[in-house]
Amino acid sequence: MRDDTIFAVASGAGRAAVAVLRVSGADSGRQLTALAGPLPPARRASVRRLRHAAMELDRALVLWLPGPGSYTGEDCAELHLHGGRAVLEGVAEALVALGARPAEPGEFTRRAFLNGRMDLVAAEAVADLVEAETSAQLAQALRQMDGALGAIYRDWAERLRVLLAEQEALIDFPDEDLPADMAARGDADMAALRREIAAHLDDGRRGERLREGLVFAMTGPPNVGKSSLVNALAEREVAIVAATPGTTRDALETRVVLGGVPVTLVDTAGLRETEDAVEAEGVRRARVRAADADLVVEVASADFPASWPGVSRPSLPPAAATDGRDTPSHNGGTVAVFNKIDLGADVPAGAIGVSARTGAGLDALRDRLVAAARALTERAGPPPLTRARHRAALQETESHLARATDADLPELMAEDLRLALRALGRITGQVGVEDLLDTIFSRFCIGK
Ligand SMILES: Nc1nc2c(ncn2[C@@H]2O[C@H](COP(=O)(O)OP(=O)(O)OP(=O)(O)O)[C@@H](O)[C@H]2O)c(=O)[nH]1
Ligand SMILES: [Mg+2]
Repeated sequence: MRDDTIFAVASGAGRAAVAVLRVSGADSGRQLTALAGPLPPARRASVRRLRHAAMELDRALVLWLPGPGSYTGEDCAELHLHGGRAVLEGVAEALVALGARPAEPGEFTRRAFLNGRMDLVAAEAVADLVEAETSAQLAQALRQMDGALGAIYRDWAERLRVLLAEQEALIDFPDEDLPADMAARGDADMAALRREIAAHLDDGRRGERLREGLVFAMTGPPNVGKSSLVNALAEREVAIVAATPGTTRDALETRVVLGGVPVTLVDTAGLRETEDAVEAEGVRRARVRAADADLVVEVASADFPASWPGVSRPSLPPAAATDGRDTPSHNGGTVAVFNKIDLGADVPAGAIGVSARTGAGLDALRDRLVAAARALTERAGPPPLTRARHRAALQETESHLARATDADLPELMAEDLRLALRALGRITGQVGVEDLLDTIFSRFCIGK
């Protein structure tokens, strides 16, 4: 499979002035010659007529990118074609006739990994870079692609290898003159390694949250203006607003960008006891969404009636006191918002006073949400953990290290260190990842 030559349009789908088609594989030089004539100088763009079976296909900019210095490490060619459908189909058919086949999603990057051009962490960053929607996501993906994150994992693996080698020396040469302090130093090194891994794991999921985006849920009693506020923050009419309490039933989602972080705002049904089965289901979903959210925006309003069935007038809590509440947020925290200040009531202490109607206070609310989005995702210092896959492998590493620390016999300690090293090596792809590759690369787009 790896010997065949693959191709894909690497530029976006749809009509465009120029489409970039990439070819990779041992046969790409011959195929490029067949289409465009003698190979141009390596890595220099030249304009060529492309022909196949006596048909002129396009006049295109062609590049010859011989391996191993190419993206995939194989011989590659790039054709900058006119972006029309007929051109693309013609060139694709010609390449198939010459023996190439269309690439699978992520297959170029997969080959780059298999040929040692990048480790798995960098390869995953390529996918993140393609998917990045915001500047903060872009910065994180670039840093990861540059190898900053992979370097941390490789450094840990290297230190583990040293610890393992020392253990094996103790096993193989118990009576030799090994340095007297070797065992003690090994223990100290292992403790330091465990501390670093634990600190990396205990990062509030900042990197993962930035990669995946945050979820902020609007909750509160009916009719306080939750939907109006979602519309105001999203700057479009996402949700229906009406004077009837119980208007919103389904949880409605809309994407906004706050401080460079993608945030899904969830508008939810007003919380109250109700006989209406549909509304009750909406209330149940509202509670679930609030419980899972990274941040809960609790809305109350100036005209909140004192005695609606099943609801009592809320006394707004200070933002931190969320424990044991109706809608706990185990992740982020709570922002208290008091809407309809245009009606003239006093804003309770700790709440942000706003009016969805006049726009008063909305800037302050937005600033507060931006600050929350940043606090949940930003981290000074070394690059953060970005994926659940890495987290799982590190947790496994850490649990093997814990067992190694407690091991009585050098043989047992060595075995636990070996298992720890294997778990760690799976992150960067240094060991045993064949079974993982399909999962990782199938999520890429075609042409990457
Ligand atoms: N005076 C005033 N009225 C508002 C304000 N914001 C919303 N309203 C009105 O309050 C009513 C309810 O607004 P919604 O946004 O539908 O409230 P909700 O919290 O989503 O209500 P449910 O979906 O029923 O839970 C509508 O008539 C809005 O026009 C405000 O700032 N000032
Ligand atoms: Mg609503």
